[in-house]
Amino acid sequence: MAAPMLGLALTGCQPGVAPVSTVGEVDFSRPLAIPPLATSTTDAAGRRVFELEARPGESDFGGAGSTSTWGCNGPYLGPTIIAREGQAVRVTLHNDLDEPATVHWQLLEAPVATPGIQLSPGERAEVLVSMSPGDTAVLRSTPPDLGVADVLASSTSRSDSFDVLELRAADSLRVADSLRAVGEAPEALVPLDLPSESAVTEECRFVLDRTQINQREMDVSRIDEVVKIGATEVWNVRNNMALPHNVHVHDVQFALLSAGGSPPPSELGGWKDTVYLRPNTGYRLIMLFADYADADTPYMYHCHLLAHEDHGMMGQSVVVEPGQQAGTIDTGEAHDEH
Ligand SMILES: [Cu+2]
Repeated sequence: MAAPMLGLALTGCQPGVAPVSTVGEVDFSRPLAIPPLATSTTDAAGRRVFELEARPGESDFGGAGSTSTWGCNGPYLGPTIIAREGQAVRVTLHNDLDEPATVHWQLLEAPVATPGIQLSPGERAEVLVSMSPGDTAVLRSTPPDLGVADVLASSTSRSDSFDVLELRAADSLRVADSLRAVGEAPEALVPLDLPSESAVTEECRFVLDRTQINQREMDVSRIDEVVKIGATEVWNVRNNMALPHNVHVHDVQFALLSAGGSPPPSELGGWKDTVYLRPNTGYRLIMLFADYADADTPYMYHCHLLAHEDHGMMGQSVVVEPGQQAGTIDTGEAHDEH
C-alpha cells in the first residue's frame, strides 16, 4: 500500500501526475535501429529505379514483445534511398496493405551551434556532434518550453525528461570524407534559397482548435485547399488553444516568416516541414508549389501530435494546372493495385 500513498504525496501540490524521468536509468543496450539502404537497378534511360512495397509486419520496440506494424520493404518505416544531386530517380510504390496508404519523403539542411534544439512530434533536425576517441555523449530530452500554463504541465508532459540515445565514439576516429571537404564545423551544408515575400500570390488562413482545422475534421474524400502550380503562398497558421499543437505540411517545405509576430529564431530559420505552434500564437509560413500538379491526388497538412491527427486534425490540398479545378479523390473503395 505504500506506493499509492507515495504517489499522492508527490502530486499533492499540482494537478495530474508527477513528472516522468528516465535520466540516468537507461542502459542503452539496444543498438540504434538504422533503416537499411534500399537496393536499386538502372533502367534503359539511365535512371536509378527503386521498388518500394508497403506491407504489414511485426516489430519489437523493446516493450512487451512484438506488435503489428506496417512498413515499406520491411516491417516498419522504410529504407534509406541514396541518390546523387541531379540524378534521375524513379520510385515505384506497391501497396500490399488492405487500405489506401501514403508515403512521404524526408529530405535533409544549415548548422546552428546550440546546446539543444526543441523538436515537436514529427519535427526533425540533423545533429552534428564533435567527439574524441572513447567519448560518450547522451542525447537527452529535457523539459521543453511549450509556452503552456503551469496548471497544464502534467497533461502536456511539459516537465518530463528522457535519456534517448547514447553515442559511443570508437577508440580511433577519422573524419568522414563528406565532412573533410567542408571542414570540421561547416558554415553551411547547402545554400538556403528561401522564397521571398514579394513573390507571394496567395494567402490562406488555418485555425487549429480542439482537433479541427478551420472548424473541420479530416474527410479523406474532401479537398480543402486548391493550389495553383507555381504559386508562392503564405499560410497563416494559428493555434487557437491554450494547449500545444504543431503543423506538418506534405508536398513542399516551408520557411517561417514570423512566429508570434516576430522573426523566427535562428534554429527555425531554414527549410522546414513541421513547426511547433505555441498556445494562442500565430505563424506565417511561406512556401512555393513548384511542381507535381495532380487535381485528384491530395497532399495532407496536419497537426503531428499523434492523438490529434488520429482524431482528424488534418486537411488535404491539391496542386492544379492553370485553369484546372479540384478533382475527385479515389478513396480506395474500389480497390486496385495503385
Ligand atoms: Cu494538435
